[in-house]
Amino acid sequence: MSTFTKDASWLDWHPSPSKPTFVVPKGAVDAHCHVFGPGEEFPFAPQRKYTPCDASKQQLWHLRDYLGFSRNVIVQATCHGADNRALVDALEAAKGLARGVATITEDISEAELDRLHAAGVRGVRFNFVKRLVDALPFDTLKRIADRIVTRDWHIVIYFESQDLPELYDFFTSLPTTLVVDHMGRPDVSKPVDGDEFALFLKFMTENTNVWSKVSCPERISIAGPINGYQDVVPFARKVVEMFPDRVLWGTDWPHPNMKSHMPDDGKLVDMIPLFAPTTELQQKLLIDNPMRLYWSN
Ligand code: 0GY
Repeated sequence: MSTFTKDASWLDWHPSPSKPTFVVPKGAVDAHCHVFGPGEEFPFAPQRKYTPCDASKQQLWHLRDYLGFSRNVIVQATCHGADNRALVDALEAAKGLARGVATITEDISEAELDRLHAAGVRGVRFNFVKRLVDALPFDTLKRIADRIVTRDWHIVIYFESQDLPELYDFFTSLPTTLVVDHMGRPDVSKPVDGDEFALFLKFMTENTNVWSKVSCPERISIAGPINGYQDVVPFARKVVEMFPDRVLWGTDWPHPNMKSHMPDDGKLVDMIPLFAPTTELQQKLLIDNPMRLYWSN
């Protein structure tokens, strides 16, 4: 019996995803996924905004192998706050096959940063999605950025497209590589060549330190799974084709806070060739880019 009771509306991760038709290249990296607990071993944070089901490291390795991936980048989920124990445990158990993105506070010691680095952490996440966190003030985040820049870590930024205008100047003031979660969650009811997405593309064009994950069609799509999330394809494809050396792909397993449905992870993998239509683009997206960002230091 777990110490925690998941939220009443919580959807559990898919228990039996389909086998993807697309065969991922050997050495591919799932560059956005999470572990949740297990809550009994790694308690969820008191200030969390949701209580999930458990999603353990062993279950993540099982999915990795089943989908044909070789490595994972595990992103600290907001339900664990700045307590990175579950993340570190998973990274240490992965024996070099996983890297991590942590959540830290500005009072973290250098010794703890050393420990996170040794475990495999190579970045920190700044989250601006209001339903997930109470975002820290810019000056605090700036001090955190200054702490990690010397380690050659990067910052993962998570925000929704309507908030980019007010965050833009802060983002461009940051000193590290920036990795945007889920293309900044575009509103796909608007045109791919419209003003809102143009701002995101300008952000990437004018700032060569900015990368993007072309992930989470299941969250971004308005048409939904019946339609195979097709409305997201032009957005992801545009980002991959414009910035082939600065894109990453991830499952987002175990898909926190999905309310409408739980995606089939195999079907998400089958979208990769729609986002990256050539073997050259797939090699960059799935291997070269994540290996450069996460496994070169
Ligand atoms: C994601 C998206 C979400 C949640 C989290 O850390 C989290 O809680 O990342 C979300 O609810 O949109 O990237 O997994």
